[in-house]
Amino acid sequence: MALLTPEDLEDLLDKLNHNNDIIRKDTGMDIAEICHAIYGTNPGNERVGIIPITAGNGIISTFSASLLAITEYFGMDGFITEHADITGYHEAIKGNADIILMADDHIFIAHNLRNGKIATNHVCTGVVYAEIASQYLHADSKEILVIGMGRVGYAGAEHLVNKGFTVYACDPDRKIMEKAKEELGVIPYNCNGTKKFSMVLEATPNPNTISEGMVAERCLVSTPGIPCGLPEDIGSRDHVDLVMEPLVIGVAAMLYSVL
Ligand code: 2YH
Repeated sequence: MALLTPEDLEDLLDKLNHNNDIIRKDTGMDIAEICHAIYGTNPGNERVGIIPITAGNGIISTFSASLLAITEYFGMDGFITEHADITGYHEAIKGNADIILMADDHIFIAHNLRNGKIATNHVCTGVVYAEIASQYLHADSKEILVIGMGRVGYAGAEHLVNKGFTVYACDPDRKIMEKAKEELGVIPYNCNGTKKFSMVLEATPNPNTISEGMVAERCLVSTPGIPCGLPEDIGSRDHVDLVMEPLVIGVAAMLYSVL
C-alpha cells in the first residue's frame, strides 16, 4: 500500500468538496449520507483522539492535522495528542477520547473505546468506494468491475457481492483471484477484454490500469488509488465521472463504522 505524502494531503477540503459534488450528482447522496447508508450511524458528540505514530517511515507532517480537519468536518470533536506513540495513547485516554485514530505504515485504525468497535482504513475504504460506485444513478445493469483485489479491492468486492451485484474482478495475482472466485464468487475479468462497465471500482496503487475496452460511455469510476488508474484521455473522451480523493472519504467511513 502506498504511503501518503504531504503533497497528497494538500487542499484536502477542496478535493473533498469537488468529490462531494460528483458523488451528489451521480448518487443523489453526499459522503455523509453514503456512510450513513452503509453503517446506519450518525456522529454525535464523540471525542476523537488522534495519535501521531513514529514507527516505520515516521510521522507524515500534515497527517494528524488532516485527520483533525476531517473529524471536525463530520461534526465530531477532535484533538491531536502532544506526544506520539504510547505516551500519546496514554494522553488520549486521559483526555477522554471516545475514539482513537492512529496509523503506522501498514495499518490505519479507528477504535471506539466505548463500544469496542474497531475499523481499518483498507476495509472501510474498499467498502465506501464500492458503495459510491454501486449507487450510480445512471448504471446500465447490476454488473460492476473491480480492478485490483488487494486488501481494499477485496473488501469492496465482498461488499458488492453482499449487496447482490454481479462482480467482475481482475488482478495479476492468480492465487488472489482463485481465493476471490472461491470465497466471493467473483467472475474473473480479462483486463484486455472488451466487456464494458458503467460502474468501476479501481483499487490499485498503479497508474493507467483502466483501458478503453473496460468503460462504457458515462461510466462512474470510484477509486482511492494514488496515482489515478484512469488515463486522462479515456476519462474525457468517454465522459467518465471520477471519484478520487486521498484520505477524507476513507476516514469518514472509518468513523461512521465505529459509531
Ligand atoms: O499512509 C499510511 C499507510 N499507507 C496506511 C494507511 C492505509 N490507507 N499510513 C500513515 C502513517 C501516518 C504516520 N505514522 C503519522 O503521521 O502518524
